[in-house]
Amino acid sequence: MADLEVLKNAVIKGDQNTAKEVVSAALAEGMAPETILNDGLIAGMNVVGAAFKKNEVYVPEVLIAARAMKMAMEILEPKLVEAGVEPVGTVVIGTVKGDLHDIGKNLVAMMLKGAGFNVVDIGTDVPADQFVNAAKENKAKLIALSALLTTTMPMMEETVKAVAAAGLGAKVFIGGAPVTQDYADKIGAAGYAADAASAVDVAKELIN
Ligand code: B1M
Repeated sequence: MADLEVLKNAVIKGDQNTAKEVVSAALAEGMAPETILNDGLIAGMNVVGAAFKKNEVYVPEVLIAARAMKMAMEILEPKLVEAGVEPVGTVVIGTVKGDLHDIGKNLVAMMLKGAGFNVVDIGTDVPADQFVNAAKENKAKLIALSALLTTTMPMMEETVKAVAAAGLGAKVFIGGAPVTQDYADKIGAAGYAADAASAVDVAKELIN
C-alpha cells in the first residue's frame, strides 16, 4: 500500500523518483488526491520550510525539495482538478519594477505552491499596473511583492497604492533583503515576510 510517510520523506530529501512513484501508486489504489496532497506533499514541504526558517537547511535543499514536489504535482494536479479540490487561494507574485533579482521571489513562490496556494508568477521588473491586471485576471486575493534593491523599494509603495486605487480588495504583502516590517507599515502593506517560510504563514493569515 502506498505510504504517505514515504512520500513526505521523498519531498524532504528531494527524491523526485520516489515522490512520483508513491503518488502514482496512491492514485492507482484509489486514495483521495487531497489526502495525497495534504498528508504527503504539503506535509513534506512544511518540514522543509520549518527547517529553512531555523537555518537547518539552505537554499539548495529547498530548491531540490520544491523540484520533487513539482514533479509529483504534475501527476497529481489533473486528479485534484477532477476531484474539484480548490487551492487555498490565489497569489500573484513578482519582483517590482526596476529589479531583476528573482531567486528569493522564486523560493517564496515554491513555498506558497508547496502550501497549496495557486501561484501566478509574473516575473521580474513588474510595473504596478501589471500587478493590478494580473490580480484582476486571476481573481487573486493576495499579491506578493519582492524587492532586493533599496532603489526599487519605492515601487512597492506605488504598487500598494495602485492596488488600493483599483478597488480589488486584494491584500499586498512584501519581502526581500532590504525590506522590513516598519517599511511595510509605513507604505500600508497588509503584511511583511522575512523569508519564504514566513511568507506562507503570512499568506495563510491574510487569506483568512
Ligand atoms: Co544584486 N544586489 N544587483 N544581483 N545581488 C544585491 C541585492 C546587493 C545587496 C549586493 C551588494 O551590494 N552587497 C546589492 C543591493 C544593494 C542595495 O540596494 N541595498 C545588489 C546590487 C547593487 C545589484 C546591481 C545594482 C549591481 C550592478 O549592476 N551594479 C544589479 C541590479 C540589477 C537589477 O535588479 N536591476 C544587481 C544584479 C544582480 C545579478 C543579476 C547579478 C544577481 C541576480 C540574479 C537573480 O536573481 N536571478 C544578483 C545577486 C545574486 C545578488 C545577491 C548576491 C544575492 C541575492 C539573492 O538571490 N539572495 C545580493 C547580495 C546578497 O543578498 N548577499 C545582491 C538569495 C535569496 C534566497 O535571498 O533574495 O533575500 P533573498 O530572498 C529571501 C528573503 O529576502 C525573502 O525570502 C527569500 C527566501 O528566504 N523574500 C521575500 C524575498 N522576496 C520576497 C517576497 C515576499 C516575501 C519574502 O513576498 C511577500
